[in-house]
Amino acid sequence: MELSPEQRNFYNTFGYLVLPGLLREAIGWVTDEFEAVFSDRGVQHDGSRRSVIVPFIDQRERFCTLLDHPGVDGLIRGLLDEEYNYLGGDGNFYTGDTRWHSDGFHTIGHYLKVAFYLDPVAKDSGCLRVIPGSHRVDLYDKWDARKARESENLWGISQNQVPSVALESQPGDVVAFNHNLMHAAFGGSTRRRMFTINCCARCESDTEIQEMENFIAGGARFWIDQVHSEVMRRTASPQRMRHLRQVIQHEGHLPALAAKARTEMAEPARG
Ligand SMILES: O=C(O)CCC(=O)C(=O)O
Repeated sequence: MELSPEQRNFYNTFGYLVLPGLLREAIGWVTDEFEAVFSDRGVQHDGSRRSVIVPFIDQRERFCTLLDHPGVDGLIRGLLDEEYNYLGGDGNFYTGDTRWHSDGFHTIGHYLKVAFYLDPVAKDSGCLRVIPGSHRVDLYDKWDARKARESENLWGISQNQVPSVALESQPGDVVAFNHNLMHAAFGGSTRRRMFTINCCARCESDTEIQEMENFIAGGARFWIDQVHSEVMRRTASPQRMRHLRQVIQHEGHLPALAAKARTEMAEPARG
């Protein structure tokens, strides 16, 4: 699968891209794998708070092959370039609203999230909402849209009234967005199934490496000692390995950070 120049332009301008039906033919086994990861772990989601597993597709051999899927790989290559890095991802049973936020803010490097919603979701039933253009580094301190969490104080409106685009989706649709983009979700059920794949462009400079090492350090809160699972690495084809190698070379600081997190936190983070 190749993205068109127009799709790439859209993503660069607005910070997100939706590919309807990209996984339509695979959605049956993908959904089965999603459920199996949670049941393998013995997680009973009771709906009172978010349940999360990190890394996610890494937990089962067949699920790992999603990274090799021509549609998923083509999407990521199209937005980041051939030599992207795979940085893990999370699998979730979400409960309730997700308030406005971005996934950090990178002024160095290019960080992409690919999101898969496994149930039909609409504007007021938990689909992803985004503020187009809010990923732009040049607008960071010039446009108050990034302060959407303070909507009551700033604009006298609740968070779910902040002007945005609702990316309504059906199972099999795929949503990709820049980590810098402001996003949220409102009105979802207490068992909203969603998982993600995080990637970044291959690092070329020392500052890009440092940025990626900082991102990897963030994994400590999930009590993980390495970014990918053993099964993800052991079953990798040479093609998949191209997306793992640079991360493997730069995760040496993670075990000590995870050990520290285990002494400081009652349980792994839930987001
Ligand atoms: O679907 C949601 O509730 C929000 C997802 C999200 O914030 C994320 O994956 O970063």
